[in-house]
Amino acid sequence: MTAPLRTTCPYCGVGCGVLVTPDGRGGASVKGDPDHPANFGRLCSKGTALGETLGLDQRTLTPLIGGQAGSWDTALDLVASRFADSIRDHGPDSVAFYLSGQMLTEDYYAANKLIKGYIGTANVDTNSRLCMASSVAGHKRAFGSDTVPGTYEDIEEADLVVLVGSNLAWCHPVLYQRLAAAKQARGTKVVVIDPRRTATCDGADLHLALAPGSDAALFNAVLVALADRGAVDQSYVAQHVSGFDDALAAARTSDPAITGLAVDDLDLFLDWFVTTERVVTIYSQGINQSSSGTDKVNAILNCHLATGRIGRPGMGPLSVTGQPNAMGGREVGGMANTLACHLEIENPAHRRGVQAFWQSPAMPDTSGLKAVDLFQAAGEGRIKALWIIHTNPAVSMPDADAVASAIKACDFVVVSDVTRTDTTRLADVILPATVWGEKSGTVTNSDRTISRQRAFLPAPGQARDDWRMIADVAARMGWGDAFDWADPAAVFAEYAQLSGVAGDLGGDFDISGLAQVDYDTLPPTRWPVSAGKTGGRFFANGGFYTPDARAHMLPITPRPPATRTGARYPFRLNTGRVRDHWHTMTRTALAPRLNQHIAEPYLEIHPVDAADLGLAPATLACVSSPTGQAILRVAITDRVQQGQVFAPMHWTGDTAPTGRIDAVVAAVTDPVSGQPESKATVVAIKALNPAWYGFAVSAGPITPDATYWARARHAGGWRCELAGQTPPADWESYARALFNLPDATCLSVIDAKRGTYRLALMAEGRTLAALFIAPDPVQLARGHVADQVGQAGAALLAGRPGAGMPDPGPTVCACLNIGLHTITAAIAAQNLTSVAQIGAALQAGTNCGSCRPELAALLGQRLEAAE
Ligand SMILES: Nc1nc2c(c(=O)[nH]1)N[C@H]1C(S)=C(S)[C@@H](COP(=O)(O)OP(=O)(O)OC[C@H]3O[C@@H](n4cnc5c(=O)[nH]c(N)nc54)[C@H](O)[C@@H]3O)O[C@H]1N2
Ligand SMILES: Nc1nc2c(c(=O)[nH]1)N[C@H]1C(S)=C(S)[C@@H](COP(=O)(O)OP(=O)(O)OC[C@H]3O[C@@H](n4cnc5c(=O)[nH]c(N)nc54)[C@H](O)[C@@H]3O)O[C@H]1N2
Ligand code: SF4
Ligand SMILES: [Mo]
Repeated sequence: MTAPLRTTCPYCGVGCGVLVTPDGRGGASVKGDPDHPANFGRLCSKGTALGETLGLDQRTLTPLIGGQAGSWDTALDLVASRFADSIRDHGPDSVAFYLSGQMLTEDYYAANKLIKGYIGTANVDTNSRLCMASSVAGHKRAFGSDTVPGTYEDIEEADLVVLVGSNLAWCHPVLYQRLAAAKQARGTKVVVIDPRRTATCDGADLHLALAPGSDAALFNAVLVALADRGAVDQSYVAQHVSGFDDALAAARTSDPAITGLAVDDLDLFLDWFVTTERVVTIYSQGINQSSSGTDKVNAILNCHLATGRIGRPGMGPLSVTGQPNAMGGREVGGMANTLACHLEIENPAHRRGVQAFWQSPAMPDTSGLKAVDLFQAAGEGRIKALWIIHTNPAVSMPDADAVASAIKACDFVVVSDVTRTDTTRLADVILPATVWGEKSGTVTNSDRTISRQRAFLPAPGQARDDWRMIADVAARMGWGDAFDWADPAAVFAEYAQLSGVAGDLGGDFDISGLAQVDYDTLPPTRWPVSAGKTGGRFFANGGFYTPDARAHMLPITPRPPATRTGARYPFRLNTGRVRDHWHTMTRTALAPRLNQHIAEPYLEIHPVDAADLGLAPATLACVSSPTGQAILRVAITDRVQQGQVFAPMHWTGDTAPTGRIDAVVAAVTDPVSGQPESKATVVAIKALNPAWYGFAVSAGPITPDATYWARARHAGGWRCELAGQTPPADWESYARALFNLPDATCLSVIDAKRGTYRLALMAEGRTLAALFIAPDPVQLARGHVADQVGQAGAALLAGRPGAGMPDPGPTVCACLNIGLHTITAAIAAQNLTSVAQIGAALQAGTNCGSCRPELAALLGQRLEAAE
């Protein structure tokens, strides 16, 4: 047997190493790499299921021009000539690229070089604007550069870990597991700061459910407490920090009461923060995706600077990156206001340095359009040619309907993707890209570790690497020599060399030590890597990248979210992620087991609000804002506070057309970073009250004609939720059309008085598909019913397993397919009191461990019930 190949997980910014063993038939088995410093062998549920996402049936494998298959030459000629025409007729600022923190560094470098150095515009932004822009801006204001000072080991060496606006258990599961293990080993205190009670809170010592957007007021209170209780590191501040007095004065004028926190909870937190030297503050989208996101970041950084708790073992601020190469994209200068290697567009010396290295004909001297403005400009005809690579803005941008219209309105739009998406459907040209497993390059994770992604499958059909497409277009625009790389290794070598120029200009990002490295065998390496500095942490002894080498503390005046709730829009909509899905689901939805945890878009709403609105459990609600609306399943829970609701961001035109939550999210942005406030839109909510609810299962895909639908893969087929405002004349005809089975035998169980219909469509004695209709939300053992597709007989019409066969309920443990009811039954019957005991009894939680926080929550509920 050949040795497994080492590569890196393509999902989150933890950047786990994976060992892949191809099966020779286009598939592969996947394991955690025990030697990778991000995960030491661990993987979460998404990483574990990577092997299930490798099939080709959903892939785009040829270039498409106006929807018709075409050759690469035709497609590339067209792209190059349309961009060239626009530049000639309307200037370089009439074209734009919109990129992604999931591109490999080499892809990103090529795109950035083409648009900034050759086309000569800074109209290039990335989905990192929706993700990390506030952290970048906050870092730059405080440190003079976008430097992440610490490392993952700090999490394990800390005595207090503060998680702010981070659902680490679901979004960075392997880091969460490292934290959980450290907590067990050394009793690390964990505080979660989040308006919502998430899975991350389940193992925490304290949860501060603060008012949305009030983080800056909280960290101002921390700064005041640090100052008043003698925890300021006077010598660090004197030597390395400026702005302390102003920052403290501003903090003293801000009122901690606006956090809405109970005084006791606040005091406990302040006490812990003041008295614990080894504090790591991990923050993510609850901080960044805010109209005051940059100020929130600086309010956090102020506290670490005032105490000198930065860059030493077990302490420091740690902005966890979302995407696998969010960090690499920042390094490579993918955004509209940056240049390659952490250099600045608006700094003449930086521009000269990069242009001289590239020997390029052009270089913009001002920042370009940021994401929200970029799509607005496209909609208004100011951007005439747009290339979107590796991202799905028609789903993920705020005010997504307007973004979709802008893409449609733009004269010429190219989209590079691996599959059909809501965005590719609007494109003039679709370029088929190679996907994870077929491509090679590097990514940088949240702690500056650069890891290789390595190809283990051949490129299928005509799919081509992203960097190669960019170089091909550059060549057709007349710049072949500058883009004449043989392979990603050559791109990387050039980039590493350029970073040496940046290092000479005094920058933090210098990997010139990797310019000659053996790319094939490059092990995970934390930057910097240069003659002067290798790996490690930043700023323990100052050395900031500001002109006076001091860090800047900033005076922060907290601001509430940009829009106010009122009579018309009384609720605040928070949005985010679920454990087993990745963004717009183009990859995770391919793995049946990742669809079983949460199979449908939903709205978390507090029981009191639900009662006021007449919303019953599992009914449907219509959520609307001034920008748009969505229909979501109602999940009544006190995990959210009154007046607040939460919805996940993942569903699309392909999986649940009315569940696209970004149609509702307002496009308001932070004035410094330009990052949208994706977590605080004001909305109205009302019951949808459909005439009928349905649930369907089928061997083939289901695309209903219904007011609401949401579909998901199930092993061996599909499952789909539906609802409609008017019942069809005849359910049998509806079912036949729905499943495209005009000739199948139909078995039905009908109770017309109660309005329930159960129909199975059969051939040769086997069930091909089934539809369940009721006037209220359909109550069924869904997993069981879906499992029956393809089986002999129509026993599934009973809706539940037969006597003696318990219904496992919705999946909790995705790896071992163990359901909620199975777990709660075992907890009760065997009196289980720990996650380890559940593991011993059922194996649940013993593989990837991503469900352990949920198992802990189930144990907690049982204990509460017993009290
Ligand atoms: N399973 C999964 N993991 C992922 C991803 C995925 O799609 N699926 N995506 C990756 C990406 S790109 C990213 S950026 C990360 C995001 O990772 P996270 O930022 O951890 O995830 P989110 O769910 O977006 O938001 C985190 C939390 O912020 C809270 N929040 C909302 N408003 C506020 C506020 O005003 N203050 C505070 N303190 N908290 C608030 C929300 O309630 C939510 O629980 O996840 C990465 N990992
Ligand atoms: N309401 C709300 N909206 C949000 C957020 C939120 O919390 N709330 N979070 C925001 C954040 S933090 C982020 S990062 C964004 C993410 O949003 P997006 O970037 O739009 O989401 P993805 O689904 O990851 O899109 C990646 C696309 O690249 C394609 N792809 C996969 N591999 C390749 C490849 O190798 N090459 C190419 N060319 N294409 C490939 C996939 O099929 C997919 O269409 O969403 C943002 N939107
Ligand atoms: S935590 Fe999970 S999704 Fe993130 S890199 Fe590791 S295996 Fe991949
Ligand atoms: Mo992100």
